Amino acid sequence: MTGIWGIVNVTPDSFSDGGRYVDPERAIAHGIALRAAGATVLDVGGESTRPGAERVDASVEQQRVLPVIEQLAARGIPVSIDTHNASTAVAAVRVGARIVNDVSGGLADPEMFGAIAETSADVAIGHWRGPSFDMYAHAEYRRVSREVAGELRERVSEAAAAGIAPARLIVDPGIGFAKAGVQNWELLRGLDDITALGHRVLIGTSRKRFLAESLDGAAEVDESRRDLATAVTSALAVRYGAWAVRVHDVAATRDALAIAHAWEG
Ligand code: PMM
Repeated sequence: MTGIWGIVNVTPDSFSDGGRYVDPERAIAHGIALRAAGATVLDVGGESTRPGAERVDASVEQQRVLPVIEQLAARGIPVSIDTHNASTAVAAVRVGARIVNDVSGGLADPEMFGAIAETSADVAIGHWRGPSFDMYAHAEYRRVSREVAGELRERVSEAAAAGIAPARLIVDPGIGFAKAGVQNWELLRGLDDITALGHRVLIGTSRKRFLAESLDGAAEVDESRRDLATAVTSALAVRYGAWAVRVHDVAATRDALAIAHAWEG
């Protein structure tokens, strides 16, 4: 079954929903609503990765996410923790997270893979070339999907060397992370290079700037239009081999996937 990861950002500053769910009760209620709408996993994050974002202290991050993860996991909902920090990953698994989603693929914190190896959690390894504040400085590629696949392969080897079994790995080409504008489309067009790695593939296009740019050539496109665009890219990503998609508007993507499945019979 196709996975739909519902995004629960417990942050004051995420680019699309910053501040809306920083109160734990609201974040929990939002997570429960996303689950009811069809999310297979709730991806809880306490640090924004939007372009230009500054790092937050791991203790602040944990204060934000741990109560939310604990409550959602206690309801039997599969939860992933969206973090760069090994200490946050371990604390989150301790309160019930089953997956660690590290957009930096273990590069931001050298302790990450070793720490995950000690747990039974799966890990989503993102393609990353540096922190959000200057990630576009690294957006240079000759063939983006090939280079991203090659760099992900190195991260996968590192995870395996740290003792994480290959079956626990998920790879994510990191749409928008050190990729500008059309590079994201080139990467999606070359998704075969990523699925050829042989791991489950997670794709996150939700509300990202490159979608808005393709609609109006401008970043000022409202949320509902970005959600519709996300539903389309998510259905296409699944058509081209993605195992799961990470989205804000779970209901729209659920419907898009249902229609795509109906087409395929
Ligand atoms: N994108 C964001 C945050 N976390 N995790 C994965 N695995 N893949 C992504 O593409 C990804 C992510 C940035 O989006 P947000 O600030 O709206 O959550």
